[in-house]
Amino acid sequence: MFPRDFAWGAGTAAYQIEGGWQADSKGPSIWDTFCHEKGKVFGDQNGDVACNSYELWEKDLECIQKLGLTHYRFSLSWSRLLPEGTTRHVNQKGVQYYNKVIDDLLACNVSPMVTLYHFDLPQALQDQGGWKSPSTASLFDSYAKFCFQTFGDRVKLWITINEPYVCAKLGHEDGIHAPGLKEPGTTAYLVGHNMLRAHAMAWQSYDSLYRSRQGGQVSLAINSDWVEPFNTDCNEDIAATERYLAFSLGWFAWPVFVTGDYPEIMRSAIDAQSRKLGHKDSSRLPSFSKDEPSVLGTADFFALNYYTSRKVKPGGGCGRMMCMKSDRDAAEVLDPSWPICGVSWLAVVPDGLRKLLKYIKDTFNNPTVYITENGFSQLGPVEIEDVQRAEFYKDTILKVAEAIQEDGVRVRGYFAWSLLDNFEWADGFSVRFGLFHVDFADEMRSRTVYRSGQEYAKMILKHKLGK
Ligand code: GBH
Repeated sequence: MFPRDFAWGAGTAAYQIEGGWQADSKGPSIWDTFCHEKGKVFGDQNGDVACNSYELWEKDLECIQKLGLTHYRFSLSWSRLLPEGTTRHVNQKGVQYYNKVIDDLLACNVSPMVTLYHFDLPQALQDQGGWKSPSTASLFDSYAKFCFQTFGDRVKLWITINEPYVCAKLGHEDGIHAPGLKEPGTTAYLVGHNMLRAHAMAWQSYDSLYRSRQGGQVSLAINSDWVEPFNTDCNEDIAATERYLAFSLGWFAWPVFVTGDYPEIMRSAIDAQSRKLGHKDSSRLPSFSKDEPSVLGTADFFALNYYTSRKVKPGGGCGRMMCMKSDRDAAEVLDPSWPICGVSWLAVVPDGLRKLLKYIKDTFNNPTVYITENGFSQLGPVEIEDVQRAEFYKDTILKVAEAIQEDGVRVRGYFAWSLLDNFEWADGFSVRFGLFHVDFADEMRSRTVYRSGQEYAKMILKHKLGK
């Protein structure tokens, strides 16, 4: 059902699992700062220790082997490697830690997929403006070059930035993620822009300096729901659905895969709203400078994070206030027939993934695709016999197979989110996405495989045996 060399993976992110927030002269990141403020995260919890993977990496490796993964996706903590964010000061202990992770994986025949940035900007760079500042893009490029140089002899799959949408919107528009800025209607667009510039610079660096020697591939991970019009024969709903997609998938995929610029639907919606609200400055959506290399073509594959689906109709704005939701004018509706798992936003719709994959094939010129995240959460009492989640993975992987066989989408890999229960950002430890249960009350943070993990392992084995 799947190509021979299909990547069977699972993912994690540094801040969500590592802990060791001050160990061996790691610098603080914006998530350290954010969590240490009261009232930001569920129960005022934080990732100071999390799964303690900084000390317990070997335990993670056992989990990876137990599942029989061919690939493991994890992220590097920028401020663990470069405590002040710049290459002026390199923390060798951080380098050693990731060297060991990578070497151990390879020794077990598991290929690393490495994310350079999963939400955790060095605090030192936030103090200089963070992603609002254009110079953060060049500092990211230096960091990326440092990582390619240091780890690229062994790492062949790179993700520059994970979910620029989430960083921009949740971190700078809604203020529910670090750095906790609530500056609706302006900052998220600027931040998204600088992240795209950062990504493009890093891709260009890889392409010109490392590709010929290292032979790897670089992309950015874009998250998007699948969406359909609430009423399929209502033109307003159809238009709202197109706007929704332009403001999520399109915001980052259009510049990189189609035109080198934002979707026209997005810019005209923002500018129309500006006129309506009497906003006189230049467009709130920045423009790409002719003096910098284009962002077009700066991805070697399409990296998709898919979790859920929505029905869409016009609305959902915030009245006279300027905000992204008003710009988008697309309200999300949940189909009551979709079951909800764990977190309120996650309606379980495996078929939405197949449809989104087909859409990506048709819209972005049939790229190779890695599904870099997809998962299902548990809330409340822990059930090691998580039958529902096991079903979810079975249903979803079947949809991926259909996308490959029936729709001809060139899917090359699937990464379950997540290897471990971990620090689920604003939800703290209250939401569990792991294939392994982690006991956060236990000093050893013992890991226990869920039923879903066992089922996933069986599916991988079946594939390896060619069945
Ligand atoms: C992923 O984002 C992250 O990459 C990963 O680190 C995380 O653990 C995983 O999700 C599970 O949450 O709170 O109602 O505003 C997935 C995309 C987009 C899903 C924003 C949650 C927030 C909904 N996310 N969305 S709400």
